Parts: sequence; structure tokens; C-alpha cells
Amino acid sequence: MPFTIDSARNIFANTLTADAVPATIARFNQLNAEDQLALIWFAYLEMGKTITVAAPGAANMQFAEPTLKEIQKMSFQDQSQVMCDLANRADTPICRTYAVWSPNIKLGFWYRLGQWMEEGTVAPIPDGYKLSANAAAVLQSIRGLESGQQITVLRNAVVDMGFDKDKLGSYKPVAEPVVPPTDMSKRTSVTIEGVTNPTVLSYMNLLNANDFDELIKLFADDGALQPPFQKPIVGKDRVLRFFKEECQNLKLMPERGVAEPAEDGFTQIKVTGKVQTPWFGAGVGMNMAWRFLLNAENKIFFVAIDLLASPKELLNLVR
Ligand code: ECH
Ligand code: GLY
Ligand code: GLY
Ligand code: GLY
Repeated sequence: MPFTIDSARNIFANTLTADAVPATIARFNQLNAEDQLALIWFAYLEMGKTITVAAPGAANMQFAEPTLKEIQKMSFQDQSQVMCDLANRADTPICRTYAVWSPNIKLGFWYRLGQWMEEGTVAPIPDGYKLSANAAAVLQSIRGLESGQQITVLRNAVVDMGFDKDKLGSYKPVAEPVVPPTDMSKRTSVTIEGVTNPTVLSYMNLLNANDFDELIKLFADDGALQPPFQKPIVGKDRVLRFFKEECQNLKLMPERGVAEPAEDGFTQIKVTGKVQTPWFGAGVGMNMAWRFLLNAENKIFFVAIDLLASPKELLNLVR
């Protein structure tokens, strides 16, 4: 039977992903907005003691600037209301504006609000705010996660805030401009123990170089990419848009892998290694797997990117 995107999702099915992340998010989503905001505040402050977040670039901040200015002028009470509205995914003008921002713009927006809350120029989390028992339990679970999982929980919480995009009808997504690809003379190339497949090696090298127009040529027309904890993004146009909107300046550091023939002349390849986000650089190495399914022409029919349950999973290359 030929592969479908759905059946492709099951290759290397015994890959252990970090289920603690969606489980924590689900519990977080049960909390009321005040608790959600206070919990993130406490988690963010605690994490800041061991890992450093990079300031967002100006290119990133320009889109959030008008909304930030608007919030700056409000009373503390109105500021708190805006933050609760975002957590509640309410239908307000600010929540609608926020909804269409790329993840990096949303993160930059909260980064700035966090700075102002710390300074005391924007409504802080009330001194001595006491988390509910449930919120305290969720915070305790977050403390127990490895840093790559912690930042994924925070990122997902931020991405999910605001009005529901799917209820907007047609809209224009707002993302930071695409940086030019790295100059040829400055590019790096990875080596992967156990994998010599040129498509897989080019995938890593082209993504590291922000060369999305070349990267997308590695995909089959009906190819798909599945980001961590998400449904597959299907079709070259959509995948290319995702690369340009959400995948700039990543650092992929694959370590090892295995390649095996599959049905219909397809090849399945699993690679494990580390990934860094520009927000935390070398401070956080996320333990990742890539599960590739290549067609007979060596084009990517499917690739899943998984956040792994533990560093031990980096060595799990069995089918
Ligand atoms: C304060 C209190 C009130 C509420 C809020 C606050 C602010 C919170 C802030 C949080 C900032 C969090 C940040 C998190 C960043 C996380 C980044 C991650 C990136 C992961 C990327 C990966 C990429 C994988 C991929 C690979 C591919 O091969 C294909 C593409 C792709 C405190 C004010 C909210 C400020 C900055 C987790 C794994 C490898 C799939 C992308
Ligand atoms: N500083 C990380 C970013 O703007 O993407
Ligand atoms: N957390 C995976 C992504 O950047 O979409
Ligand atoms: N390539 C940017 C970084 O992760 O440091």
C-alpha cells in the first residue's frame, strides 16, 4: 500500500516524545487567566536564573510597537485587563491584532511587557500573589522539566493566547522580514554518524543557512512537515511559508541516525541531535529527532520534528 501523510506519521513509532509538554499545557489551560499569567511570571523569573533569553531584534519588535504603546498609556487596571483578555482568548481589538502575529512577534511583545512589569511601569503581578493549589502544582511540574521542554511550554502558552485565528475569516499573517540566506563562504556543514543521504544533509545545512528557497526544493510537491506537537503542514507552498515565518536562525546540530529502505522504493531515515533557538542560543540544547520519509526520487515526502522525552532518546534509533 502506498504511503499517505497519515501513515507516514507512524514511521519510527517507538520514538519517545516529550509528552510532558502537551500534558502540562492541558493542565495550564484549565487555570483561570490570573493564575496563568502569575504562573508564567514565576516560571519565567525562575528560569531566568539559569538561562538567558536574548532581546528580540528590532525587525521583530516593529510590528508589536503600536500595541505596546497603546498598552503603555493605559491605567494599571486596564493593562491587567488586556493581559487577562489575551490569556482568555477574548474577542477584543488587541486580541485580534495579536492573533495574526508570528510566534516571534508574540514572544517579543511579552518580552517587552515583562521588562516593563519588572520595572514597575506596567501593571505587575501583585506582590505576594498566591497561586491556586492547581496552579502551584503546574508550576511544580514545570520546574521538573528539562530546559528545552520548559521553553517549549512557555512558547506554546504564548502562541495560543489571543483571539482564535480560525474565527477571523480571511486575514493577513504578520511576520518579521525574512533575512537573506547566509553567504556561501560562511556556511557550515553537518556530519551525521550513520547517515550519508544527501537530501537529509542538505536539509540540515540549508535550514542552518536560512536558505529556504533552496530548502523547499528538497520536498516533494505533496510533501509535508510536522513541527513538534502539531499536525503536519502539507504542500510545498505552506511548508515554505512556515519556514519563512517561523524558522529563521535556528541551529540544527544532528548527531547520529539510521537509514532503512521502506515500501515502494521509499527510504525512512531517523536522525537525532540538538537544536538551538535564537532566543536562547547555546544556553538551551533541545533534544530532537527528525523522522524523514523520502520518495524514490529522494525528495522529502514527510518529515516529523519531535522534541524528545529525555537525552536517553538521542540513542534510540530502532524501528
Ligand atoms: C510574563 C508574565 C505574563 C505572561 C507572559 C510573560 C512573558 C513570557 C515570555 C516568554 C518567552 C519565551 C520564549 C520561548 C522560546 C522558545 C523557543 C522554542 C523553539 C523551538 C524550536 C524548534 C525548532 C524546530 C524545527 C526544526 C526543523 O527541522 C524544522 C523547523 C522546526 C513573564 C511577562 C507570557 C517573554 C522566548 C521552544 C524546536 C528543527 C519545526 C521549527
Ligand atoms: N532574539 C530572538 C528572535 O528575535 O528571534
Ligand atoms: N516549536 C516548534 C516550532 O517552532 O513551531
Ligand atoms: N544560529 C543562531 C543561534 O542559534 O545561535
